[in-house]
Amino acid sequence: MKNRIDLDSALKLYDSFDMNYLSELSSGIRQLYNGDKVYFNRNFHVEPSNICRHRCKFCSYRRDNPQQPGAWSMSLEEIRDYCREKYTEGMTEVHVVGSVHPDKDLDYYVSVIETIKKEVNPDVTIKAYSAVEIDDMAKYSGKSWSEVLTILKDAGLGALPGGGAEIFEPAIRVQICPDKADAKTWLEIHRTAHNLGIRTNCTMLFGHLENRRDRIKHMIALRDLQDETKGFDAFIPLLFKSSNNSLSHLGELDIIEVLKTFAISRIVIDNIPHIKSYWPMLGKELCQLSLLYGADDIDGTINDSTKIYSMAGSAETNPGMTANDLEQIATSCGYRAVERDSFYNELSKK
Ligand code: V47
Repeated sequence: MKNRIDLDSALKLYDSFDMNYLSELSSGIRQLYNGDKVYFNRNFHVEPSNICRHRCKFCSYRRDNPQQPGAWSMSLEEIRDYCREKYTEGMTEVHVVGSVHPDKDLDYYVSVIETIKKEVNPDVTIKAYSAVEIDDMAKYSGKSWSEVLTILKDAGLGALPGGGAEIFEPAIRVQICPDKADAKTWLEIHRTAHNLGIRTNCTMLFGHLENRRDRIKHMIALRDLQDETKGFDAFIPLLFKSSNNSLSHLGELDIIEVLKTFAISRIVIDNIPHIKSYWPMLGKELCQLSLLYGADDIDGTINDSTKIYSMAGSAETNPGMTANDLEQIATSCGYRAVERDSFYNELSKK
C-alpha cells in the first residue's frame, strides 16, 4: 500500500505534543472508515475460572489453585445458572474470558460453549478463548490449532477475542509473560482462525515496561497480518491497570499518553476498520475522550459480568451500562450511536 506511515514517522508523531493535530488526524481517519457512528453492543461476559497455569506479571485476576483466596472455578451447571441470571432479551454476544486451567481439557471448553449456546438465545454470538488458550488446548489435546478451532467452531464458537497479544516485542514479552504463547504463535493462531473463516479481534496491553517504539512495532505486526487475511474486526488498546499484581510498582500512564496511543493506533493501523475503547478498563470519562482520538466502538452493556479490570484497580467496580448510557457517551461527543452485532452489522433501533 502506498503512502503508509512507517515506524519512524509514527514515532515522530507519537513524540509530538500537538494533541489538537493528533485528534484531528485520527478523527479524520475514523470518519473515513466509520463516518459519524459510534458502535456499541449488548453483551455479557462469562469468566469460568481464574485458576491459571500461566504467571503473567500484569495479571491481578489469576490464582494458582482452588485453595487460594479469591479463586473460583464454575461447573457447567453454574455456568448455565449464571447465563440465566445475566442474559436479557436483545443481547447479541457472550464474551468468554477464561484462564488456562491446569485440570480442564478440550472437552470441557467445548461443553462451555455448548452450555452457553443452549441456555441463551441460539442466535447470540459466542466470542470465546484467546489465542493463548487455543495454544494450550492444542498442546494438551495433541491436536493442531486448526483442529482445535474447527472443533470449537462446530460446537458454536462465533469469534475469537483479541486477548493474549500483550506486547509482541520479545525482550518485553519475556519479562511480563514468559511462559505463554509467544508473539509468532499468537499471530499464527489468528492467521489460522482467519483462514477457517473465524473473525477475530486484536489487542495490545500498554503502559507497563514497553516503550512507544514497541507499541508501534506491535501495531505494524497486526497491520501486516490484516493485509494478508482481512480477518480482524477491531483493535483494542488495553491500558495496564496496576493494582494487585507484580507490576504494581510501575503505576499507570497519564491520560495524555493514553489518548496519544489511541490516535497513533488509528493512524498506523489503517486496515482494521474499528478501534475499540473498552470502558470497563478505561472508565467512562476516558472512554468518552478516546472517541475524539480515533476510537469508534465502545463495546457493550456488560451487565456486571467481568472482574478482570476491577481486580486490577479499575474504577468500574461493577461494570454495567444500559444501551441509553452508551448512546449518551456517543452523542455527547457529537457522534451517532449505532447498535451492532459482533460483526458490526447494524441493528435497527428497538
Ligand atoms: O490479554 C490482564 C488484559 C486481556 C490486565 O476482543 C489487563 O472484544 C490491563 O482480551 N490491566 C484479556 N489489562 C481481555 C481481552 C479483551 C477485553 C475486551 C474486549 C476484547 C475483545 C478482549 O486483558 C489480557 C490482558 O492483555 N489484562 N490484566 C491489567 N492488569
